[in-house]
Amino acid sequence: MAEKLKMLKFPDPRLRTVAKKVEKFDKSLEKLTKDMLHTMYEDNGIGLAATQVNRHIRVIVMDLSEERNEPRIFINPEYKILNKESLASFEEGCLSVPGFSEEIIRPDKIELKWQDLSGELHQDTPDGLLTICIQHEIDHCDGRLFIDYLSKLKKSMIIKKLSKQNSKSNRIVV
Ligand code: GNR
Ligand code: NI
Repeated sequence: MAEKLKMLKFPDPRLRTVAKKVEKFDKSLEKLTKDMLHTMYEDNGIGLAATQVNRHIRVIVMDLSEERNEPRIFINPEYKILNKESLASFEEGCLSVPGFSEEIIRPDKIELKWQDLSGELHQDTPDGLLTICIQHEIDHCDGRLFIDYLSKLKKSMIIKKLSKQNSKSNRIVV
């Protein structure tokens, strides 16, 4: 059975960890992706990086379908920007930054390479939401969050609000 994993919330410093490449394509990797998909569906997210559940390896799961029945898994994903002038703006949210969403501008012509659970290599030039979401998730693998792209003022407001919330919920749990 799949387990629900605990989500790290900003400003938890563990979200700043740079994740290591996956080298072993074994049963425990498969189990992690199952648990991550379960966690993502439970929390109504469209994507999840292993960093967010305190596993510091380059693993991403995603489901962009309305019906929530098209799970995707990306191991060791990498992208190259094909056209620096082609940009898209999208209102982004994050399960590790609950309650906030902001418009973020990102390149939207990319070439994507990744591996699957058996270590097989894949390549694609995606479009639409996948382009945005995969950049958001690869940022997590590198210890970055979408709020890092906001102004200092907006970011400090979010830090203030979430620090209060986190210390409250920690008091209940601990
Ligand atoms: O559920 C999510 N929605 C979303 C919306 C716009 C851009 C990116 C995302 S990813 C986010 C889930 C999440 O935090 N993944 O890291
Ligand atoms: Ni996120």
